[in-house]
Amino acid sequence: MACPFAKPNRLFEDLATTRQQSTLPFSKELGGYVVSRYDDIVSVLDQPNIFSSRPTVPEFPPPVKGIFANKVPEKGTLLAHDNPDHDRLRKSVASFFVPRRLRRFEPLLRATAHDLIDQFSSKGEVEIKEAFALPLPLRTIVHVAGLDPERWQWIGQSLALFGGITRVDATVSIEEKVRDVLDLHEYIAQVIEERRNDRRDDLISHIWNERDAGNVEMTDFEHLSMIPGLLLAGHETTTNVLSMGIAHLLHLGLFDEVTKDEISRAAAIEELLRYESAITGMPRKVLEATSISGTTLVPGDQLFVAYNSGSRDDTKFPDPNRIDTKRGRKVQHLGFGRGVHACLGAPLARLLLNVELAVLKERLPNLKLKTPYHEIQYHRVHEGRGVAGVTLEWDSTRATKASSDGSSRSVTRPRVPAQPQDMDLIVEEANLVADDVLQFKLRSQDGNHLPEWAPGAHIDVKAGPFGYRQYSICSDPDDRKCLSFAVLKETSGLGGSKYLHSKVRPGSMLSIRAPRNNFSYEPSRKKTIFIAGGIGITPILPMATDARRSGMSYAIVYLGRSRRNMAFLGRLEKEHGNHLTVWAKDDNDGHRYDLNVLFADEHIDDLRVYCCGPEPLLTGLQDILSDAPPGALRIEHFSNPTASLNATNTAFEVVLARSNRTFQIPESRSLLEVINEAGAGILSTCNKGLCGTCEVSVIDGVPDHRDMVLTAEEKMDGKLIMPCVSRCRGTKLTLDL
Ligand code: FMN
Repeated sequence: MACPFAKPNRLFEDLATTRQQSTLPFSKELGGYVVSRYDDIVSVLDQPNIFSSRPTVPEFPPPVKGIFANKVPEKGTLLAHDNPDHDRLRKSVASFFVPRRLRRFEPLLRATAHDLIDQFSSKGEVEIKEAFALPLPLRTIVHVAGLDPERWQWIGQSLALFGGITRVDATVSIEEKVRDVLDLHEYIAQVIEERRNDRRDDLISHIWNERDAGNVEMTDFEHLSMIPGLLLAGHETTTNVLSMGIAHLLHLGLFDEVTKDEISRAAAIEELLRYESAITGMPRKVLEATSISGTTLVPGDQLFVAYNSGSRDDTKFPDPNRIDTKRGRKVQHLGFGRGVHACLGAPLARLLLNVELAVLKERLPNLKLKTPYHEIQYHRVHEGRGVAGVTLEWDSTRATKASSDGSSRSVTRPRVPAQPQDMDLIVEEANLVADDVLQFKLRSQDGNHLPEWAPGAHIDVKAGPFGYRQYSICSDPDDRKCLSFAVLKETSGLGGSKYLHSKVRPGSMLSIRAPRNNFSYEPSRKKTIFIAGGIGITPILPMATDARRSGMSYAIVYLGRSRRNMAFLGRLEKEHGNHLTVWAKDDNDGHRYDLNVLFADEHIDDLRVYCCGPEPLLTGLQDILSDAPPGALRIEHFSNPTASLNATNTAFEVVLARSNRTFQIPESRSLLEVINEAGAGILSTCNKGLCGTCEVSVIDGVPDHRDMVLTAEEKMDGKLIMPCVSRCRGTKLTLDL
């Protein structure tokens, strides 16, 4: 096939012909087999272990390679990384780009948009790419990254040279490019160093926070590598989508209709991304023998995966060459790619495009295309295309001044405190309190009081090279000079608990972080029932001590496999006498305790129930107390719900509360697939729980979180879910849809 970049104005006609071919055509210009049908593209993008992204960013040419070594990262931000590095590094930025969290930048975007329009609104015409569509995203991404917004032009020029380092460019000498690229990287490295101890609300600080929290292991050079590629990707695509998109909307007479409100703008943006995303496609390299659409592929084969063609595949999008802003989202377009490499900045791009359309509409009355539509020229931009320029005109006599929400021009970057520092405490005692359960008692080095905590709280304890693990505080709540926690050795765990068992002794120092509480307890006049399964007794211990001291009505039900495994039995029996029921399975012919019996004569409205233990106990209790009023049943999960995207699926039921419709989610399908098929219209990008685009509010039921985006607290809270990967821990989930 002809290279779509050779004649960028003919891009879609050329790619359409390849979709008709029975096997994958080979293109010398595109460097490999061209994958252009929607289903084939999805299949490649969903198998990153077979199709490597390494060729996405070309290697530096030999004279530059040596100069750049250890100063300029070679694989782009994440683009050319395969796993395990890709997922590890992406984790450091994934939670920053969640749509809900990016909303805080909206005032900044609006203020910058108004600033730019102020400079040309009285003129009546402007070339929109140069004056608006390029500077707005660039200034935004510079600010969001944490760099000096005043230096945006220099950063933009250096990035353009960086992007062009592998290409011949007669106007700039290679020495000049190299110098500028090195200066840019040195500057970014310097800002990263400054943020080490002076955190702000920006991406560079966010990565530091993730590193400090033990959520990601990365080197300082990898930290640097996250920024330049993101700056590049973060402005070029948005620039081109807006410049091309506005031309289409004005030409078709759709501009006024689609800019009338946020929802219409959002729908139009998705359709523009489908119709003509700025990224034409990306290369991949085959790692394992496989076949696609009848073409046998062997390791080493190269592919060009034509996203733009997939988004115009008529088997998925009826009448694909027509812009239809009411098309809906039954099938996800490929404008931002898909899978682990889906565009990280997609939520920011969406927000930017929405604000841009809104402010243009607000400020420039009677907006029209001045460049004749059919004369708009396209040129190649990296792996995509963009317009060379588009001139717009409007009625300047009616052009409005900046609105009040845009007038707060100087948006300052708030200071945010660094993550709490670790505290080093001495291990005073380490005692075996049941088979495989070791209790540690900690004191401060100077004998001073330890941080405040309340029953239900846990601390993060550093388990040497395994990083932090959470442990519930099980000390006496009135003893402020000792913090104690108990660890069950998980022989098939990830190593943290085994490390604490084998390496930590009285006299050792342990790093911990200040207590946090997701399982808050309040004394109540209502009868309080504490239910613990196995090691889940730890947060219950201080709660029960407090309940006894405050003289309230309470009962403890402690369940376990065998008394030998059940920690603190002696202490509980002594402290709580007949408030305590102990049920060891091996004392009861292997039978489980029947929770139904416990609640047979009780009414949940008159109770407070706290439960911690293994997942089947928690879900079983939730089923029994499914009509519990808010706050009556509180539970704490110990297992790591983010565990694995490959966890065994079970079927469940989802209720869409607003339309009161119920759907079955079989084991083989994702929640997102099923609800979108039913018309929920949830936007998604990566489908791997990485980008946060598809976030939905949960009204009832316990999500089985498998994403990398929600914080541990948000996951425990259970009010949000990423339906592309996450499922349900019980049998039913009710969503706010
Ligand atoms: N595990 C315990 O053995 N005792 C505890 O008190 C305890 N408390 C926890 C509290 C919270 C809030 C959470 C999320 C987990 C808790 N865990 C507790 C589980 C540990 O954090 C950890 O997952 C477990 O020791 C297994 O680690 P490993 O797989 O690295 O061995």
